[in-house]
Amino acid sequence: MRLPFAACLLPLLALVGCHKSSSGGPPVGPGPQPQPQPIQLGDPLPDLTAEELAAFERGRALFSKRFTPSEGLGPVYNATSCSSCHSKPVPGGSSELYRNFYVAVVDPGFGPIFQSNLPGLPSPVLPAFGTPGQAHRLDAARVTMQTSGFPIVSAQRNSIPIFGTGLFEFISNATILANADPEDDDQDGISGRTNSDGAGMGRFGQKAQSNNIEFFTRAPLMNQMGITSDPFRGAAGTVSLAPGLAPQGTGTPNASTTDADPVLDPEISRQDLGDLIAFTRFLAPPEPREFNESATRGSATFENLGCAKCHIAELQSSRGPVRAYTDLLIHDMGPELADGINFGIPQSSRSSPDGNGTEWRTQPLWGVSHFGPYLHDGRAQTLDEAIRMHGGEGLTSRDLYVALPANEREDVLEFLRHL
Ligand code: HEC
Ligand code: HEC
Ligand SMILES: [Ca+2]
Ligand SMILES: [Ca+2]
Ligand SMILES: [Ca+2]
Repeated sequence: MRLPFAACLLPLLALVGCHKSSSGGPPVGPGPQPQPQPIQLGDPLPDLTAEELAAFERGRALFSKRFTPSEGLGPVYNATSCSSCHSKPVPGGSSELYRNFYVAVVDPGFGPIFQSNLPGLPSPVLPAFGTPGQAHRLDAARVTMQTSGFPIVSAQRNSIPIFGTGLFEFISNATILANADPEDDDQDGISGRTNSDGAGMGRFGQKAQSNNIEFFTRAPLMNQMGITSDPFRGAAGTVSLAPGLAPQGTGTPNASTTDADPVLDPEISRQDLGDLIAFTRFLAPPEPREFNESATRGSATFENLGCAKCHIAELQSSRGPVRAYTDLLIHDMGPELADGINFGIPQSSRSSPDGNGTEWRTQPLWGVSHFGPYLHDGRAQTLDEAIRMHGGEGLTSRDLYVALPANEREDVLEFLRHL
């Protein structure tokens, strides 16, 4: 752990002041002063109070804890811990393709709002239907649905890292909206719009379908692990969802989750839930590396190619600048990447009226080189492939990238490797 004193020197604190108790105080007198240590993946934000830091550390253990059936795991589940999926290179990270899970909805074909979750499931996330293996779960769902005669639309999801993700809560709606252009009024071919979970503007999830970290902690607890919970809304929580709102695709409503196993609900205590939320909320973002010449050139090229129209380097937050290279908006990324599944309630727009079956949140690029495979289902093994697979609103910039001489493409990749 870093010295509180050193943490207080970090520039991030300029806006919020330092909450650390001053009892230790900076060392006085001659001798070397402690240097701020570089933040490693998995470290907490440097500006936490002692109480927040303690909750974060307890939450770290819970994030990797393997739940057992007697503690409420299941009855159906995809994984036994958060870090089963968020593991690479350390807890909080991404995972390989074998951890992909399925999302699926019943789609009668009358438009996105008529899509519904599979019978008996609280969200489009498909758990393993009680079988230890995951291979046959989608088939099992199809068999279940054969009687209804309605087609099932399904897609895969590959884990995304959550380092720094909690900072998105501290970015105001106005800041996000300032970059939205739902009707593409400036006619640059890019029409980013906001998503919403029905009670708050979205920031989290691959379609920006979720408004807050408490929600995106309780949802995977339920949908991936079968762990029921009560809403937290405590010291660490900023949840303000109206009760009972459960738009399709948002996982769990802001109400108690319950299930049919023999373990009494809620299956996680209020204290443990708060600690888990603290871990998810307070993980520090990846630290960029100092640019070499190639990365510096690549940074300019990234801008010239139009990548930064969506991957906006920095958004302001009440905790200081957030350099995540995203606009937190959803974009039509073309038919190849489309999954046909609607999540949340997107900002209305004439140019993309049909839900967000073709849309994705601009994936943050901080630390990106640590977190392959890439794109929402992990179909791209390399950064170069991920860029080449951009379609739709990203096509113009993708084509410009492909047309570059090899050494200039390499500069862009080198830039990405430094974020
Ligand atoms: C089966 C694999 C799996 C498990 C288990 C899992 N996650 Fe995730 N996680 C994902 C995937 C895939 C996404 C992206 C999903 C989406 O966009 O809708 C994600 C997204 C997230 C996000 C949003 C990140 C962002 O950039 O918006 C948070 C926060 C998160 N997970 C926290 C957790 C917590 C906390 C747990 C344990 C309670 C957990 N996850 C368990 C696979 C998993
Ligand atoms: C129209 C908006 C837009 C533009 C322009 C754009 N991107 Fe993206 N980018 C996205 C979205 C949305 C995703 C996520 C797509 C998905 O998951 O299927 C993404 C994903 C990525 C990824 C993969 C990240 C990961 O972790 O999976 C990389 C790398 C990337 N973009 C780099 C670039 C570069 C380099 C350029 C310029 C040549 C560029 N992008 C232009 C919107 C855009
Ligand atoms: Ca359970
Ligand atoms: Ca535009
Ligand atoms: Ca139960």
